[in-house]
Amino acid sequence: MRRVLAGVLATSVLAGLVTIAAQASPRTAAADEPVVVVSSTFDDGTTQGWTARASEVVAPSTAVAHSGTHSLAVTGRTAGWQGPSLSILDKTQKGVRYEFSVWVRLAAGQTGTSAKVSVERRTAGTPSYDQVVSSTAVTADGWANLKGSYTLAADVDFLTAYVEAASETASLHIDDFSMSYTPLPPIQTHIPSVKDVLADHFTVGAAVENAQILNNHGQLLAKHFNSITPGNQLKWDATEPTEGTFRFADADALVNWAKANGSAVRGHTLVWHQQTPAWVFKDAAGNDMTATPENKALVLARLDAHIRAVVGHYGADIPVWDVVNEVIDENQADGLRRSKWFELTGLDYLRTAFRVAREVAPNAQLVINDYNTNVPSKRDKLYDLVVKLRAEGVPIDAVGHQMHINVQWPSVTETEAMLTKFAPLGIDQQITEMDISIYTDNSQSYPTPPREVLLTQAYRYRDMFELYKRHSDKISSVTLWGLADDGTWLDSFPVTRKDHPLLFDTRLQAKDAYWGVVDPSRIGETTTTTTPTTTSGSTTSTTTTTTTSSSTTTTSKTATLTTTTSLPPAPCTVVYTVVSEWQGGFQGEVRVTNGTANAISPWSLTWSYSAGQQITQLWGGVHTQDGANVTVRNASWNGTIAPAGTVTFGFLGTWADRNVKPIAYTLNGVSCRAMIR
Ligand code: 9MR
Repeated sequence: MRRVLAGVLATSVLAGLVTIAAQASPRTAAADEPVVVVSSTFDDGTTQGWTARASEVVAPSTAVAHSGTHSLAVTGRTAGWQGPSLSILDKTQKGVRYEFSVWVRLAAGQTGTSAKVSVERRTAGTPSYDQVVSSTAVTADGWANLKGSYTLAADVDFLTAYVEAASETASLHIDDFSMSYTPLPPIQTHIPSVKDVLADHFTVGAAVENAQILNNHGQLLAKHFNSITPGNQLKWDATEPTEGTFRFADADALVNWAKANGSAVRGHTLVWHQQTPAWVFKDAAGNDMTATPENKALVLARLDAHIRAVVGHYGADIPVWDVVNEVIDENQADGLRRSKWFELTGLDYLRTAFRVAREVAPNAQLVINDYNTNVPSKRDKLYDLVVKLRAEGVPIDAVGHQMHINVQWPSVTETEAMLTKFAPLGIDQQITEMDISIYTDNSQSYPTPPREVLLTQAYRYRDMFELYKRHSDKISSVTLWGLADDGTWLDSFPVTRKDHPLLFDTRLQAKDAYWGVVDPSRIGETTTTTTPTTTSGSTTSTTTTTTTSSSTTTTSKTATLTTTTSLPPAPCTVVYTVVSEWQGGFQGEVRVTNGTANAISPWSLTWSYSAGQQITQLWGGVHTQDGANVTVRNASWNGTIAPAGTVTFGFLGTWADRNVKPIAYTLNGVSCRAMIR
């Protein structure tokens, strides 16, 4: 069997097994320089290795060309899945993310349809199909560019990329196909491990897909996390796609990785209203079930069998299960989501799920998991359900708070109320799916994430983890929904745009958000620039992060990286924080960042208060105040702000009516960017 293996070259180790083009190896190319693995222009008048998937005909054509003289024409199609196909087995390495681009145009006279790009992979003869570019409109009037990315995560003995069209008969042309990858820089090995920093409080996890246990991603995962949650591999559609046929290969690979790396596994999830195959809710005659006693008995029997098989397969290897997911709907008077499960069984699906899970895995921790549990109305309905079921003896051991939040919402206070609400029950709580979107509404889309937003995100991570730590007597684990910003569900939810919600950037380097969790005094030391790239048909970005510190690994940008920022660089940035406030008084903190390439020494920062505040005491600098105007000069020991460096000073002040934050600052007479928090 020819196999593609992770991160290794076709050398003596694999002699006779696989040939990988030398230029395809991440080991031979510099980080951040794109490497083209395949380029098909057809201008030499050949098919350049492209073949038909079935009986359709592929041939070089001069009728139209996206560039040069030729394209590849595809005629005689009789099924939607037919189209031009190229073997990429020898070009592809497991765990490497490839960017695909191809231009598609219908043949003259054909009616518009849609086309997509997929990969067919086979392991021991069993085929799987992965979508690389989703359905995109194509016409005979012009060329459409289909772009997307793909990471192979499994060993395979057959691997092709192909273009198909929704119309079963449309003839089409493709041209200028390319497959490339951009090698990642090494992960930072000298920064503190998140799991070590938080070891006294709780385990720290990440949701992962199979590609993320390989190569640099696998190294990052092992370094920082001591728990993983399979993002999709344990859901019903993955484990039992047809009745009684169980598929555990993908989840097994993740569980085996966890065992080998001393990591825990959270099982996610046994019962959900999404990603449940249609057969589960069909009766014996193949009709959609309606609420009858027979159907209720059948669906509960299926639930029982499913949980027995899945939980039984893993036994002690998965010691915690999200038994049920997202069952609350706060807009219902009874608080219960009107899912098919509820419609057919009422509360009995919950009772059955927990009872059977406990029976099969008596030592496992059984969790009820939901999102927006900070929202009081939802929180209270979840609480009521947990109380009711536990009073009946239903074995619910823990409440899972997903914590999909954003840079502005929710408040720490509301989040704290979420935790304290469940405290009287003495029940364990887990943060199960945390991420912090950089967006606060659906209309926003940043070509690059503004530095201010990333800093705000870092302070949010700091504040939320401080909260979790304060309540760590109630919290056994905190899991992030993803490993790094190159893989997040938020890129396509609630709209398609690049999001950056996690601790590591798209190049797997530590963000300010990471420092927010690990050492908040270092927030702001990371400078981030971004290179626009494309993924899944939409423009996204690759983020370059540089941490300036003698005690951490410094990753420098390569000369070839084009950097753009959505905001012009500011000569200085000021973050003014009200640390705490009481009637008539407050404690403040100001952090100044030098955004220039030169050291600033000495320094003097000014601002004006608009509401009569008066500084009474200041540390980390020397202050004077003349009416509303404040000037803070450096202390003797912090007179130099290095390029990209920061200084912080704190103070106590008084206020009368309102404690309004200043909005404008100058550093040595130059205006700074104000970041309001
Ligand atoms: O991360 C998962 C994503 O890859 C799937 O497409 C999606 C399907 O609904 O589910 C995502 O995970 C969800 C989790 O299972 C439950 N809470 C919300 C998560 C984000 O949608």
